[in-house]
Amino acid sequence: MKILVLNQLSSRHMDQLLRVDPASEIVSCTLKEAEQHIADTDILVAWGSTHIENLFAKAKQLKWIHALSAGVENLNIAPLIDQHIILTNSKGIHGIPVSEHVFALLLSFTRGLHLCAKNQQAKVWKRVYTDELYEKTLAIIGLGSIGREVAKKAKAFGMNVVATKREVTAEIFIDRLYNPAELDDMLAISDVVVVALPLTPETHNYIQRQHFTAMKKTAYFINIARGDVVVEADLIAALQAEEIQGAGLDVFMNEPLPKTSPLWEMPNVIITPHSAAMSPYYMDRAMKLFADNLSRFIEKTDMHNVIDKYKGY
Ligand code: OXD
Repeated sequence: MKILVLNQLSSRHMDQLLRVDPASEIVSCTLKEAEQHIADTDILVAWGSTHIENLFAKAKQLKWIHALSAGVENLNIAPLIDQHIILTNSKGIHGIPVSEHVFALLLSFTRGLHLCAKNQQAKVWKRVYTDELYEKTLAIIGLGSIGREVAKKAKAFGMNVVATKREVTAEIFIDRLYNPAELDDMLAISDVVVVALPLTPETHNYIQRQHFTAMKKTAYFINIARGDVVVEADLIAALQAEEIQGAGLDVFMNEPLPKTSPLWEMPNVIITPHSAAMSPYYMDRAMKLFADNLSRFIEKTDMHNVIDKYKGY
């Protein structure tokens, strides 16, 4: 079996995969180099942002595509959808770094760190506005594994936690679940709104101007999901009109965020370069998940994180 990984693999990770299937051939290379290996590849491992159209057209015996990321946006391409090729993702390994990132953004705002960092550069000793998270309400739009980890940490700060969810489930760290149809009601009572939705045809442009209008003027908006889940022009307009207090943004409609974007210069915006999930432990977790799925694939048993290609998640 040939496994083509479009990422650098350490010998440790290579060995981990060979322990599952000692007979397999594992090639780790760039997208460009992959052209010469794809024809007889059985399993393709790539980031969800990789454009695989050209590669896919040359694949003759592909059986499974695995995303190293949670997002599968550029892997779930039209020609793949009706074929018997499995698509899986790395959902479940992001909770720790992404939830820590959410609180880094949030605490920067409430403790004024983003302003203090600017003042420090200019050697200015000046107290800035500060606030507490304690007893504030944090809303999660998209309650998956990341949202649950955010909820757990919010509880440690003494926050009230609410979330939207289609099905009612027993949630340990959530004080109230709202039906997605009640989104505006949830936004109206929230001090912090965290978007953790996967990007699907259904969630594309999900958050619009009316939602910012429904939020408190003192609310902080945090997006660690995908830029396209939010109408970015509406977010910019809402920030300019001071309909919300600030936004912590890790993801954007276009990445890298173009230099012309007004978001760069807004004092009430903190920008990070799609780095919320980054961690020295990322590849260890990703390879553990993939190795486990590889043995399930070989044994033909139920695999983890199989994407419904029609739904996109
Ligand atoms: C992911 C991400 O999809 O980090 O994994 O954005």
